[in-house]
Amino acid sequence: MHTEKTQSIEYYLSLGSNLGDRGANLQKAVSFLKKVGRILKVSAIYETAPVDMEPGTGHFYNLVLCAVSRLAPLQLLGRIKEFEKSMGRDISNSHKRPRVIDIDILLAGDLILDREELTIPHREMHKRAFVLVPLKEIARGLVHPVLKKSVSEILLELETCGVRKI
Ligand code: PH2
Ligand code: MG
Ligand code: MG
Repeated sequence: MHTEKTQSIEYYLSLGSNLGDRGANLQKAVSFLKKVGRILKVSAIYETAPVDMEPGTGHFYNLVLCAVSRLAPLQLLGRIKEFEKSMGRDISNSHKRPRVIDIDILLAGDLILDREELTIPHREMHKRAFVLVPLKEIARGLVHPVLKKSVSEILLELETCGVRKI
């Protein structure tokens, strides 16, 4: 019998928290991600000014990591949503609101995906210093598969003053 070999995908994920114990929340998320893939690289934690959130929202802790997983992007997204919910995130009412945890899929190898549930590369990643500064720390030469520019090149066009390594 012929069986398809499941390919591993190299994911880059962005993690953020601006509610409760932000450091502990990120640690829990990293522990969860160890169960769905093999983590290859993790950036430092950065304290970052909120971008495009309701006024008065607190600063975030953000990090970016690289993990290989056999899960397909939509399967991974499903696991992430379950985890976010288990951490107490109210997904129905979270737009622009403080959140205990947010895990976003930035990149999945060179894959380009445009679905209602999930867009890869992440639609906003190239505009966000809180994503690109930690991403540069672990993958400076990584090339955005749509823009065809490296993380370092994209960062040259952005203001990074709200992003501070802790
Ligand atoms: N996430 C957002 C919107 N704004 N700002 C910062 N600094 N960090 C985030 O993780 C973040 C944000 C949407 O998920
Ligand atoms: Mg997000
Ligand atoms: Mg999200």
